[in-house]
Amino acid sequence: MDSGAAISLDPARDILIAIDVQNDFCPGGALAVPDGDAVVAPINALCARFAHVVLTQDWHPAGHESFASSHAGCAPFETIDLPYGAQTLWPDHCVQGTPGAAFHADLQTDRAELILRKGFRRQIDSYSAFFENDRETATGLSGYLRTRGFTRVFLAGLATDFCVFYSAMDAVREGFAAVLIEDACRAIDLEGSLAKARRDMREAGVVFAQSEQVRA
Ligand code: VGL
Ligand code: ZN
Repeated sequence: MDSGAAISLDPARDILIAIDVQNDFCPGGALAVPDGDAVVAPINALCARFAHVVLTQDWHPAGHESFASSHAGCAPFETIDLPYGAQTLWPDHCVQGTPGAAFHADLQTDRAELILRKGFRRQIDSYSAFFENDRETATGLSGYLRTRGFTRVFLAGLATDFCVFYSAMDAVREGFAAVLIEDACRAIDLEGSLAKARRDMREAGVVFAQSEQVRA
């Protein structure tokens, strides 16, 4: 499928998961992903082709442990050890109820059947839509998808090398086929994180595709 062959959607089994298309990850936001708002148009176009759509929203309480501001002497983008392991520290972002946590104004949200919020526990970050960063606290998404009979997830959104990456890896770990829609994602790319994410996803069996290949 990397060759550009069409991917036909099965409305009963395929679902689009658009990750964290929120103001804080777009230009002008607190944790702006370069060109982050460029994902909106392809995601909206994809939305129209999928029978089922889930959106996720990074949704942190003020004072969240992933914020550099919660750790004296620490700066954003440093890594520290938390009880569950290494954690990159971020600028304060996606604080519950703030404009930065809202979806990009142009994102088509009407057809979303589920809006999954994550990262709401103060002590644990959650990059993945499936498991928090302790790698064992479940968000419930696996159960939701399985109960509804979905077997393949198509992933888009922000950021390719963090929340999209962890979601794709966990999707595979949970037994779903996973397709990363490359032109509908943008990366943060901290110290080679994008290259590593791409390598790990490829090895795990995540399929890389362009949105134009996806056919209703
Ligand atoms: C994300 C860093 C912190 C993401 C969320 O959506 O990729 N990255 N919180
Ligand atoms: Zn976050």
